[in-house]
Amino acid sequence: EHADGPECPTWPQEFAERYRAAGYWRGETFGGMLRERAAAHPDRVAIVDPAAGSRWTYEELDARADRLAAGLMERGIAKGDKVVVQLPNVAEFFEVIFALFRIGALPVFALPAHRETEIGYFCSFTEAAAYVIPAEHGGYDYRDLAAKVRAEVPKLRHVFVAADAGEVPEPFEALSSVRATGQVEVAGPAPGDLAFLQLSGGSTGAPKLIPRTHDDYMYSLWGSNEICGVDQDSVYLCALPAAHNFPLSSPGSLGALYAGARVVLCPRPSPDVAFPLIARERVTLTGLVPPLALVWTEAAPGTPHDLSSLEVLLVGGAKFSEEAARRVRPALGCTLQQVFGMAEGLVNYTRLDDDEETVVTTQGRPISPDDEIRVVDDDDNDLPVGATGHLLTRGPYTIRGYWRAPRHNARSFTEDGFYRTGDVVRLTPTGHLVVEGRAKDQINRGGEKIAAEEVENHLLAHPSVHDANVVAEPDPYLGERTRAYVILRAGAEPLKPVAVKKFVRARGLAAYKVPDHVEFVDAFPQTGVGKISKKDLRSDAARPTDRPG
Ligand code: J2J
Repeated sequence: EHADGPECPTWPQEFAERYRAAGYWRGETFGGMLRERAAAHPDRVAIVDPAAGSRWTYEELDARADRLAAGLMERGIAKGDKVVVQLPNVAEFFEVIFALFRIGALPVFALPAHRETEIGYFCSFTEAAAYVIPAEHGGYDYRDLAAKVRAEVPKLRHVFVAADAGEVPEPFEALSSVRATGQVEVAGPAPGDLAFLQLSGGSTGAPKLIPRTHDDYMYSLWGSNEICGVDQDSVYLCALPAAHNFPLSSPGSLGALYAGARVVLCPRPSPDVAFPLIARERVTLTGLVPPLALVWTEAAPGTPHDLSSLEVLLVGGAKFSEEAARRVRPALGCTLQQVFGMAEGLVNYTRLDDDEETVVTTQGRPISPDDEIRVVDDDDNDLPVGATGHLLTRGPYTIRGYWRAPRHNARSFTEDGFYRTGDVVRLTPTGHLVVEGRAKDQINRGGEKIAAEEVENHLLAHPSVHDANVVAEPDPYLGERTRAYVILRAGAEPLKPVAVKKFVRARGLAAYKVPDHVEFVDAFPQTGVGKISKKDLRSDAARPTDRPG
């Protein structure tokens, strides 16, 4: 569907014209971009997958995308179709998404941690034509997951498995058998068309889908490349899950491919796996969430591996403390760039030439001169520079609405198209943003976002649970963990916290959403007007005591 179809709101024409005239929207598509890079430097290495021992050149990635696109089309995958892609950090991730980009089919980016609840929802809500999985990853069999999803979502026509044919049970199909020999000519998408659906961190019961166009996302890539110093000699280590917006685009794997650089896929982000890869591949930049950045800075000083090629470490996804930020350069010998971004669009970076104080105390400033930033009070009144308030934003790569969510859009966007980020920030006189807190009902567990309402709904499904509230609790390592406050039904058998956690896990959702702590209470604190006060629950959760659950 075209971005201005009925599926979601898009930029008004005057804005689109302005963004094009300013040169932000260059009229490129992902399929075309890869074709150009392959023509310009066919023999340069694009993707290194150390676990598989493969090194794909630009020419090879391009040819593979063509063959897979042809095979997918033979199986009826067409322009506008949605395909849920749940692949870990393997080379096939790029083969699959570029094949879909070329067709104009839309990847829906799931994370490896998602389970049947989330995947079932993505498949049914998007009416997905296909679902792509690994056979096995992290000790988990995705073929079992796909069997459950298939049973739940009969409209799902294909499950493709990135594995050898022998490992792929009927009725699933091995990607290796889908690749066609020939190349088909496709009337691919236009630059203004949707390229994919990305997941929102979310604060509602069901995660919202984020529609990104080729034009707008491509701008966030080359804009990021300029700010992070990415050029064709860069080597980007993809340490976080490849499908997440941060490692995908800030500047991420896709930024690196845009620059004609090399992407090295890290199967796990721990120092024992990442450090030898950095040394071997001469990695120049990577991106981490704060808890991993802490682990890396602790492990680096004693490591036998040569990390001297590392020039830039991007840290974002959650607030990076000033103390931890100060330790990055001494420990890793590289420049820290804080990045405060969101899959909905806006991305802020500290700049490579910012002074040390700015780098360690702020979360950066926007990519684009045309990123509009407003800091407002509860009634949408603009606040003076330096005051703390709600961050609203609008710009050339920030969406104007979620996909098929008109009612939610009315709340999440102002009438004139500003996105309500749900973040509470302060602007410095230099135009840098400092993240001070959050107004959205979300837990940020070390960069993994959890919508309180989603978990509460799962808790409420327990027959003994009368009511439940989930809030963030401070954690020295993750920044935040989840604490569930639960009221049992009158007369219900007493429950142990572990039984509640088990129940939530058994409902088939990502493990990071299972509450870290469960506490039983008789009542919830109330506000003056008799609403449940999450604010009071949050301060209760922050009490430094010996806590149950
Ligand atoms: C505090 N909070 C932050 C930061 C994100 C680059 C980097 C991160 C994301 C991302 C991304 C933060 N300090 N440095 O997409 O391209 C919180 C905010 C924000 C939400 C977005 C990218 N960096 N956050 O994390 O869509 O609350 O994107 O609104 O997952 O993460 O989450 P997400």
